[in-house]
Amino acid sequence: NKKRAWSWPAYLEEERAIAAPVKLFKEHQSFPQSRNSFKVGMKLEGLDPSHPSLFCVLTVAEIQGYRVRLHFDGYPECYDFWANADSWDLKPAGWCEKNGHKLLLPKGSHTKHTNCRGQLAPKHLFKSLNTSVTPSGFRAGMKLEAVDRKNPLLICVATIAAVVDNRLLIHFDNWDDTYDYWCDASSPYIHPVGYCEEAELTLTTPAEYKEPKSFSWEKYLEETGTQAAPARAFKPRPPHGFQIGMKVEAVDKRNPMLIRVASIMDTEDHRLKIHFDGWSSEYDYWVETDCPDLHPVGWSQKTGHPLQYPNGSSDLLTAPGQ
Ligand code: MLY
Repeated sequence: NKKRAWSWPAYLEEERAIAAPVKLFKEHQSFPQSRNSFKVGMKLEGLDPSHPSLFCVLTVAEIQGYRVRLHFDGYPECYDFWANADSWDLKPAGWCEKNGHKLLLPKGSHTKHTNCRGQLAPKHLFKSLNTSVTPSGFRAGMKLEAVDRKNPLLICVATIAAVVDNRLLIHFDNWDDTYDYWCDASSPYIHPVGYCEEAELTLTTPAEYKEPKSFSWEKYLEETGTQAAPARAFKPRPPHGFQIGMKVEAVDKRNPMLIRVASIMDTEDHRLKIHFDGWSSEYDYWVETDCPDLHPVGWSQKTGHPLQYPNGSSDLLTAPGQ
Protein backbone atom coordinates (compact mmCIF):
# COMPACT_ATOMS: atom_id res chain seq x y z
CA ASN A 1 0.00 0.00 0.00
CA LYS A 2 2.94 2.32 -0.72
CA LYS A 3 1.92 5.74 -2.04
CA ARG A 4 3.70 7.10 -5.06
CA ALA A 5 5.93 10.07 -4.29
CA TRP A 6 4.36 13.40 -5.22
CA SER A 7 5.55 14.78 -8.56
CA TRP A 8 4.63 17.76 -10.74
CA PRO A 9 4.07 15.74 -13.95
CA ALA A 10 1.68 13.31 -12.24
CA TYR A 11 -0.07 16.14 -10.43
CA LEU A 12 -0.57 18.22 -13.59
CA GLU A 13 -2.02 15.21 -15.34
CA GLU A 14 -4.29 14.39 -12.45
CA GLU A 15 -5.50 17.99 -12.26
CA ARG A 16 -5.62 18.39 -16.03
CA ALA A 17 -3.75 21.64 -15.50
CA ILE A 18 -0.77 23.23 -17.19
CA ALA A 19 2.33 24.71 -15.68
CA ALA A 20 2.72 28.45 -16.34
CA PRO A 21 5.20 28.52 -19.28
CA VAL A 22 8.73 29.49 -18.24
CA LYS A 23 8.82 32.30 -20.82
CA LEU A 24 6.17 34.21 -18.83
CA PHE A 25 8.55 34.63 -15.91
CA LYS A 26 11.17 37.32 -15.46
CA GLU A 27 14.79 36.22 -15.35
CA HIS A 28 14.99 36.74 -11.58
CA GLN A 29 11.97 34.42 -11.06
CA SER A 30 13.20 31.71 -13.39
CA PHE A 31 15.81 28.97 -13.04
CA PRO A 32 19.10 30.49 -11.85
CA GLN A 33 22.28 30.10 -13.88
CA SER A 34 24.54 29.93 -10.85
CA ARG A 35 24.60 28.36 -7.41
CA ASN A 36 23.81 30.03 -4.15
CA SER A 37 27.27 30.46 -2.63
CA PHE A 38 26.31 32.49 0.43
CA LYS A 39 27.24 30.89 3.74
CA VAL A 40 25.70 31.30 7.18
CA GLY A 41 27.49 34.08 9.08
CA MET A 42 28.50 36.15 6.05
CA LYS A 43 27.84 39.88 6.42
CA LEU A 44 26.51 42.20 3.75
CA GLU A 45 24.43 45.32 3.10
CA GLY A 46 20.85 45.20 1.90
CA LEU A 47 17.53 46.94 1.57
CA ASP A 48 15.03 46.62 4.39
CA PRO A 49 11.95 45.15 2.65
CA SER A 50 9.61 47.06 4.94
CA HIS A 51 11.50 50.35 4.53
CA PRO A 52 13.03 50.15 1.06
CA SER A 53 14.90 53.43 1.06
CA LEU A 54 17.06 52.13 3.85
CA PHE A 55 20.19 49.98 3.50
CA CYS A 56 21.13 47.99 6.58
CA VAL A 57 23.89 45.73 7.88
CA LEU A 58 22.74 42.12 7.46
CA THR A 59 24.04 38.66 8.32
CA VAL A 60 23.15 35.47 6.45
CA ALA A 61 21.25 33.43 9.03
CA GLU A 62 20.07 30.42 6.99
CA ILE A 63 20.44 28.95 3.51
CA GLN A 64 17.71 27.02 1.73
CA GLY A 65 18.40 26.15 -1.91
CA TYR A 66 18.71 29.40 -3.87
CA ARG A 67 17.29 31.42 -0.99
CA VAL A 68 18.86 33.08 2.05
CA ARG A 69 17.40 34.24 5.34
CA LEU A 70 18.84 37.59 6.33
CA HIS A 71 19.13 38.98 9.82
CA PHE A 72 19.42 42.67 10.71
CA ASP A 73 22.51 43.01 12.92
CA GLY A 74 21.51 44.20 16.36
CA TYR A 75 17.77 43.63 15.86
CA PRO A 76 15.45 40.81 16.98
CA GLU A 77 15.01 37.78 14.74
CA CYS A 78 11.37 38.67 14.03
CA TYR A 79 12.60 41.15 11.41
CA ASP A 80 14.53 38.46 9.48
CA PHE A 81 13.48 38.06 5.86
CA TRP A 82 14.08 35.71 2.94
CA ALA A 83 15.55 36.72 -0.43
CA ASN A 84 16.79 34.97 -3.54
CA ALA A 85 20.59 34.75 -3.83
CA ASP A 86 20.54 36.96 -6.93
CA SER A 87 18.37 39.69 -5.38
CA TRP A 88 19.29 43.20 -6.45
CA ASP A 89 18.50 44.28 -2.89
CA LEU A 90 21.63 42.56 -1.56
CA LYS A 91 24.99 44.36 -1.81
CA PRO A 92 28.51 43.62 -0.61
CA ALA A 93 29.96 45.43 2.40
CA GLY A 94 31.17 48.87 1.40
CA TRP A 95 28.63 49.27 -1.40
CA CYS A 96 26.67 52.05 0.32
CA GLU A 97 29.74 54.11 1.03
CA LYS A 98 30.94 53.73 -2.55
CA ASN A 99 27.56 54.67 -4.01
CA GLY A 100 26.71 57.49 -1.62
CA HIS A 101 23.82 55.78 0.18
CA LYS A 102 23.23 56.03 3.87
CA LEU A 103 23.81 52.76 5.70
CA LEU A 104 21.85 52.12 8.87
CA LEU A 105 24.42 50.75 11.29
CA PRO A 106 23.58 47.85 13.59
CA LYS A 107 21.64 48.96 16.64
CA GLY A 108 23.98 50.14 19.34
CA SER A 109 27.09 50.17 17.14
CA HIS A 110 29.06 53.25 16.25
CA THR A 111 31.83 51.62 14.32
CA LYS A 112 31.71 50.35 10.80
CA HIS A 113 31.41 46.66 10.20
CA THR A 114 34.42 46.69 7.88
CA ASN A 115 36.58 45.50 10.78
CA CYS A 116 35.08 42.02 10.57
CA ARG A 117 36.58 41.46 7.17
CA GLY A 118 36.93 37.70 7.55
CA GLN A 119 33.18 37.25 7.51
CA LEU A 120 32.18 39.62 4.72
CA ALA A 121 30.33 38.01 1.83
CA PRO A 122 32.78 38.14 -1.11
CA LYS A 123 31.85 40.50 -3.97
CA HIS A 124 31.62 37.80 -6.62
CA LEU A 125 28.55 36.31 -4.90
CA PHE A 126 26.51 39.38 -5.83
CA LYS A 127 25.11 38.68 -9.24
CA SER A 128 23.43 42.07 -9.48
CA LEU A 129 26.81 43.85 -9.52
CA ASN A 130 27.60 42.54 -12.97
CA THR A 131 24.41 43.51 -14.76
CA SER A 132 25.04 45.65 -17.80
CA VAL A 133 23.27 48.96 -17.63
CA THR A 134 21.98 50.96 -20.56
CA PRO A 135 21.62 54.71 -19.99
CA SER A 136 17.97 55.42 -19.29
CA GLY A 137 17.45 59.17 -19.39
CA PHE A 138 16.39 59.14 -15.73
CA ARG A 139 18.48 61.25 -13.35
CA ALA A 140 18.24 61.77 -9.60
CA GLY A 141 16.18 64.88 -8.84
CA MET A 142 13.84 64.57 -11.83
CA LYS A 143 10.09 64.82 -11.23
CA LEU A 144 7.34 62.44 -12.30
CA GLU A 145 3.85 61.20 -11.41
CA ALA A 146 3.89 57.97 -9.41
CA VAL A 147 1.43 55.63 -7.78
CA ASP A 148 1.76 55.53 -3.99
CA ARG A 149 2.12 51.75 -3.58
CA LYS A 150 0.83 51.96 0.00
CA ASN A 151 -2.23 53.91 -1.16
CA PRO A 152 -2.60 52.54 -4.68
CA LEU A 153 -5.50 54.78 -5.62
CA LEU A 154 -3.26 57.84 -5.42
CA ILE A 155 -1.11 59.10 -8.27
CA CYS A 156 1.19 61.70 -6.78
CA VAL A 157 3.83 64.32 -7.48
CA ALA A 158 7.10 62.46 -7.00
CA THR A 159 10.85 62.72 -7.39
CA ILE A 160 13.51 60.26 -8.47
CA ALA A 161 15.53 60.20 -5.27
CA ALA A 162 18.27 57.93 -6.64
CA VAL A 163 19.25 56.04 -9.77
CA VAL A 164 21.34 52.89 -9.30
CA ASP A 165 22.01 50.56 -12.24
CA ASN A 166 18.64 50.41 -13.99
CA ARG A 167 16.67 51.01 -10.79
CA LEU A 168 14.93 54.17 -9.64
CA LEU A 169 14.11 55.15 -6.07
CA ILE A 170 10.73 56.91 -6.11
CA HIS A 171 10.07 59.49 -3.38
CA PHE A 172 6.87 61.45 -2.77
CA ASP A 173 7.32 65.20 -2.51
CA ASN A 174 7.13 66.58 1.04
CA TRP A 175 6.40 63.14 2.52
CA ASP A 176 8.78 61.10 4.64
CA ASP A 177 10.62 58.21 3.01
CA THR A 178 8.33 55.45 4.33
CA TYR A 179 6.41 55.57 1.03
CA ASP A 180 9.57 55.31 -1.11
CA TYR A 181 10.08 52.33 -3.39
CA TRP A 182 12.49 51.04 -6.02
CA CYS A 183 11.32 50.21 -9.53
CA ASP A 184 12.65 50.20 -13.08
CA ALA A 185 11.71 52.10 -16.22
CA SER A 186 9.16 49.41 -17.15
CA SER A 187 7.13 49.85 -13.96
CA PRO A 188 3.39 50.36 -14.50
CA TYR A 189 3.38 52.60 -11.42
CA ILE A 190 5.37 55.55 -12.79
CA HIS A 191 4.29 58.08 -15.39
CA PRO A 192 5.70 61.21 -16.98
CA VAL A 193 4.64 64.66 -15.86
CA GLY A 194 1.27 65.51 -17.43
CA TYR A 195 -0.04 61.93 -17.40
CA CYS A 196 -2.92 62.57 -15.00
CA GLU A 197 -4.06 65.66 -16.84
CA GLU A 198 -4.10 63.79 -20.12
CA ALA A 199 -5.86 60.74 -18.67
CA GLU A 200 -8.26 62.99 -16.71
CA LEU A 201 -7.18 61.53 -13.38
CA THR A 202 -6.61 63.41 -10.15
CA LEU A 203 -2.98 64.16 -9.38
CA THR A 204 -2.18 64.21 -5.66
CA THR A 205 -0.08 67.31 -5.05
CA PRO A 206 2.87 67.48 -2.63
CA ALA A 207 1.97 67.40 1.07
CA GLU A 208 1.18 70.87 2.37
CA TYR A 209 1.18 72.38 -1.08
CA LYS A 210 -0.34 75.85 -0.68
CA GLU A 211 -2.94 75.83 -3.43
CA PRO A 212 -3.44 72.23 -4.49
CA LYS A 213 -6.36 73.22 -6.72
CA SER A 214 -4.20 75.46 -8.86
CA PHE A 215 -1.17 73.14 -9.05
CA SER A 216 0.68 73.47 -12.31
CA TRP A 217 3.71 71.40 -13.23
CA GLU A 218 5.27 74.29 -15.08
CA LYS A 219 5.09 76.50 -12.01
CA TYR A 220 6.18 73.69 -9.66
CA LEU A 221 9.23 72.77 -11.71
CA GLU A 222 10.23 76.42 -11.75
CA GLU A 223 9.64 76.89 -8.02
CA THR A 224 11.68 73.82 -7.18
CA GLY A 225 14.32 74.41 -9.84
CA THR A 226 13.88 70.86 -11.11
CA GLN A 227 13.31 69.02 -14.37
CA ALA A 228 10.64 66.58 -15.47
CA ALA A 229 11.84 63.05 -16.25
CA PRO A 230 11.75 62.78 -20.07
CA ALA A 231 8.69 60.90 -21.37
CA ARG A 232 10.91 58.76 -23.64
CA ALA A 233 12.65 57.26 -20.60
CA PHE A 234 9.43 55.51 -19.51
CA LYS A 235 9.22 52.04 -21.05
CA PRO A 236 5.92 50.58 -19.80
CA ARG A 237 6.00 46.79 -19.90
CA PRO A 238 3.57 44.85 -22.07
CA PRO A 239 0.75 42.91 -20.38
CA HIS A 240 1.76 39.59 -18.83
CA GLY A 241 0.67 36.29 -20.36
CA PHE A 242 -0.36 34.39 -17.21
CA GLN A 243 -3.78 32.75 -17.35
CA ILE A 244 -6.23 31.55 -14.74
CA GLY A 245 -5.63 27.92 -13.75
CA MET A 246 -1.92 27.85 -14.56
CA LYS A 247 0.27 26.25 -11.88
CA VAL A 248 3.28 27.91 -10.28
CA GLU A 249 5.46 27.67 -7.19
CA ALA A 250 4.98 30.53 -4.76
CA VAL A 251 6.37 31.65 -1.42
CA ASP A 252 3.85 31.47 1.42
CA LYS A 253 3.63 35.10 2.50
CA ARG A 254 2.63 34.15 6.04
CA ASN A 255 5.52 31.74 6.48
CA PRO A 256 8.07 32.92 3.93
CA MET A 257 10.47 30.04 4.44
CA LEU A 258 7.95 27.83 2.61
CA ILE A 259 7.39 27.49 -1.12
CA ARG A 260 4.09 25.89 -2.09
CA VAL A 261 2.32 24.35 -5.05
CA ALA A 262 -0.01 27.10 -6.23
CA SER A 263 -2.52 28.11 -8.92
CA ILE A 264 -3.35 31.40 -10.56
CA MET A 265 -6.94 32.18 -9.56
CA ASP A 266 -7.38 35.59 -11.11
CA THR A 267 -5.39 38.15 -13.04
CA GLU A 268 -5.18 41.91 -13.40
CA ASP A 269 -2.96 43.92 -15.75
CA HIS A 270 0.05 43.67 -13.46
CA ARG A 271 -1.00 41.38 -10.65
CA LEU A 272 -1.91 37.73 -10.11
CA LYS A 273 -4.09 36.16 -7.44
CA ILE A 274 -2.28 33.13 -6.03
CA HIS A 275 -4.07 30.19 -4.45
CA PHE A 276 -2.29 27.43 -2.50
CA ASP A 277 -3.55 24.09 -3.80
CA GLY A 278 -5.55 22.15 -1.27
CA TRP A 279 -5.83 25.06 1.15
CA SER A 280 -8.67 27.44 1.95
CA SER A 281 -9.05 30.46 -0.32
CA GLU A 282 -8.60 32.63 2.77
CA TYR A 283 -4.86 32.23 2.16
CA ASP A 284 -5.11 33.53 -1.43
CA TYR A 285 -3.20 36.71 -2.11
CA TRP A 286 -2.37 39.15 -4.89
CA VAL A 287 1.22 39.55 -6.08
CA GLU A 288 2.93 41.67 -8.70
CA THR A 289 3.64 39.63 -11.84
CA ASP A 290 7.36 40.36 -11.42
CA CYS A 291 7.43 39.40 -7.74
CA PRO A 292 10.66 37.51 -6.86
CA ASP A 293 8.62 35.06 -4.75
CA LEU A 294 6.91 33.57 -7.78
CA HIS A 295 8.59 30.74 -9.71
CA PRO A 296 7.95 28.30 -12.52
CA VAL A 297 7.02 24.69 -11.78
CA GLY A 298 10.21 22.73 -10.97
CA TRP A 299 12.09 25.70 -9.49
CA SER A 300 12.27 24.29 -5.98
CA GLN A 301 13.56 20.92 -7.10
CA LYS A 302 16.12 22.47 -9.41
CA THR A 303 17.43 24.85 -6.78
CA GLY A 304 17.37 22.37 -3.89
CA HIS A 305 14.53 24.01 -1.96
CA PRO A 306 11.83 21.91 -0.25
CA LEU A 307 8.38 22.24 -1.87
CA GLN A 308 5.16 22.07 0.13
CA TYR A 309 2.81 19.72 -1.70
CA PRO A 310 -0.94 20.38 -1.97
CA ASN A 311 -2.91 19.72 1.20
CA GLY A 312 -4.08 16.12 1.24
CA SER A 313 -1.32 14.74 -0.96
CA SER A 314 1.30 13.92 1.64
CA ASP A 315 1.66 13.26 5.35
CA LEU A 316 4.32 15.94 5.72
CA LEU A 317 2.23 19.08 5.80
CA THR A 318 2.52 22.53 7.23
CA ALA A 319 -0.53 24.76 7.01
CA PRO A 320 -0.05 28.25 5.61
CA GLY A 321 0.99 30.58 8.36
CA GLN A 322 2.04 27.93 10.86
N1 MLY B 1 -4.01 58.39 4.62
C1 MLY B 1 -2.63 58.49 4.42
C2 MLY B 1 -2.26 58.94 3.05
C3 MLY B 1 -0.83 59.13 2.85
C4 MLY B 1 -0.51 59.33 1.40
C5 MLY B 1 0.98 59.57 1.21
N2 MLY B 1 1.38 59.52 -0.15
C6 MLY B 1 0.78 60.56 -0.97
C7 MLY B 1 2.82 59.53 -0.26
C8 MLY B 1 -1.98 59.38 5.46
O1 MLY B 1 -2.33 60.54 5.55
O2 MLY B 1 -1.11 58.92 6.18
